[in-house]
Amino acid sequence: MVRQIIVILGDQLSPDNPALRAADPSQDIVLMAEVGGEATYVRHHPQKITLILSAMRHFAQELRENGWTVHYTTLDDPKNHQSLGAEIIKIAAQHKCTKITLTEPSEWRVIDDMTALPLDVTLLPDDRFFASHGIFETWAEGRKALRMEYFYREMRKSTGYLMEGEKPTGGQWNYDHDNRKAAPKDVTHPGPIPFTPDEITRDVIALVQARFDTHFGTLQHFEYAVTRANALRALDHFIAHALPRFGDYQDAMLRDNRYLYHSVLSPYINIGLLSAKEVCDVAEQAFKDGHAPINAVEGFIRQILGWREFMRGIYFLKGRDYVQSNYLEHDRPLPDVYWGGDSKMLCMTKAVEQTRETAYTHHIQRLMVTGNYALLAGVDPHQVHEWYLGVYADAFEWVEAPNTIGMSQFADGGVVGSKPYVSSGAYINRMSDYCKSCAYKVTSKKGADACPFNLLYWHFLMRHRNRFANNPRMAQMYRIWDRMDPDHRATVLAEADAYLEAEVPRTDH
Ligand code: FAD
Ligand code: DLZ
Ligand code: SF4
Repeated sequence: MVRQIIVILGDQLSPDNPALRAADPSQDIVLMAEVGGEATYVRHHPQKITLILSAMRHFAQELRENGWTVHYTTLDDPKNHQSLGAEIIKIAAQHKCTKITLTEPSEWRVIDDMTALPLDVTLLPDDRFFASHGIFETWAEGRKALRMEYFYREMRKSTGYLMEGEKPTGGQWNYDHDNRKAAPKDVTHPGPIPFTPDEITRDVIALVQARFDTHFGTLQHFEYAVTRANALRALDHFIAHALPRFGDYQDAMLRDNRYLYHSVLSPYINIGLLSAKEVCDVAEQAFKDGHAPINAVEGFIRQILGWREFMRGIYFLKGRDYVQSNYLEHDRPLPDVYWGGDSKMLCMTKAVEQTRETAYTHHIQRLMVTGNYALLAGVDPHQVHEWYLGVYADAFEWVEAPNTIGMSQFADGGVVGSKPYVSSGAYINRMSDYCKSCAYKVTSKKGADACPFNLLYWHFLMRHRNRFANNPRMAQMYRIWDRMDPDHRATVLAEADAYLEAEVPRTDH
């Protein structure tokens, strides 16, 4: 007689999953299900599907080795109902067991599906984060603006990371001003360890290739870790080889180096193979051991303890409708360049090519290349959101949506950021080596060879003058525009209009 069914979802593969802690292997069974519905509600990248399904299979194997009874539905099981809810109902009926326990799903859609099941469902708080919903709500209550930096300071105090008593180590909370160096000529870090697929992963690759071959993305070089043991090797490798220079080159981009000093740990943290705490612990230890400087370690810990936790807090605080936000009323469809269509913009084609081949780009490519372009061009933020949610191996709505809808597209009207992240080509040129081999000229402000970011930047600012002219962090750009020659301004706006009509046309045209 089964006492309860413990459901483990594909992004809950943590050995300390709260639902496992609440269970007893002698009375309870674990249910894991590979379902087509989770791969297609947005069309996920084949590498992301492979990562999750292979990690699920390895995790199930480890649970069995540790004495658990696991019911595991494979994607190609002919009796698979291909949805999480239907599989749970089926297995519950088979075992005549109505009690279902799982860790709270990370996404509103799945929370709603689980709580609507005609079963006795218990959702346990997901304590794999530093801040519970309650902690974030209490922090947010009564504040006019929610700013990551202030939340982060509270998290530093409550966790004690990089603290000396009440004071931040080194005297500063944030060392970002040291972290904006342009890319170095020779990058000393070889990038993440490329893991060779084992038999389980090879089976999953074949399955995914056969079923999802119409999804954007290739599976030729699948190199992600799919076990906790290998994810820990990836963590050690990052700490040893990349962390010391992580801060310095955090914002840099190179056309022939996809990773620079970034960790590529987000997929593992987000699906549970690594815990956020253990990652921060080893980074802090590297500082204490004198292996990595404060600007690197503080910068790295801030991404996880600050940004990652803040984004989750915003997602749950703002509720189900957050992903529909469209403050700037942008309505153009996502252009073909995002799906690999021809474009003369080297920065865009390189970011999309890398996305297609690895399901990964680093933060500045996401924010200042693909995100910046969509925002300047006025693309419907929901389409941008669905693109990011589908194409990146680390994309789960709780973290992807606040980054896309909020930080990148300013569609939430300033909940996540105090101003839109927009730039002309000059920023991309300063932080990368793309522009020198691009068909467009980054120094051209108008004319046939003008970098599209240059035209669209001013078009964006003028489209939204009423919204941003009084923003103290943007007023200076409006003053610069107003001092420009009127003929020049008219040409820039006319060329931007023509560019948008040609490259990002509205569907009703
Ligand atoms: P590193 O640069 O090595 O950073 C270390 C860790 O910090 C990451 O592994 C990640 O866990 C965390 N982190 C860094 N920045 C952020 C951030 N802004 N928000 C939350 N955590 C952060 N991150 C996701 O995990 N999933 C997403 O779906 C996602 N979508 C994004 C969409 C857009 C438009 C933008 C601008 C950013 C998005 N990010 C997302 C944040 C960030 O780009 C990725 O976390 C980062 O690129 C992952 O690569 P990395 O592990 O090499 O990160
Ligand atoms: C993303 C994903 C995919 C592609 N496939 C599965 C799956 O087959 N089974 C599963 O349990 N989870 C999968 N996931 C992760 C879920 O979509 C994830 O748990 C939700 O997005 C978070 O609530
Ligand atoms: Fe991108 Fe413009 Fe530079 Fe070309 S010139 S790589 S489009 S920023």
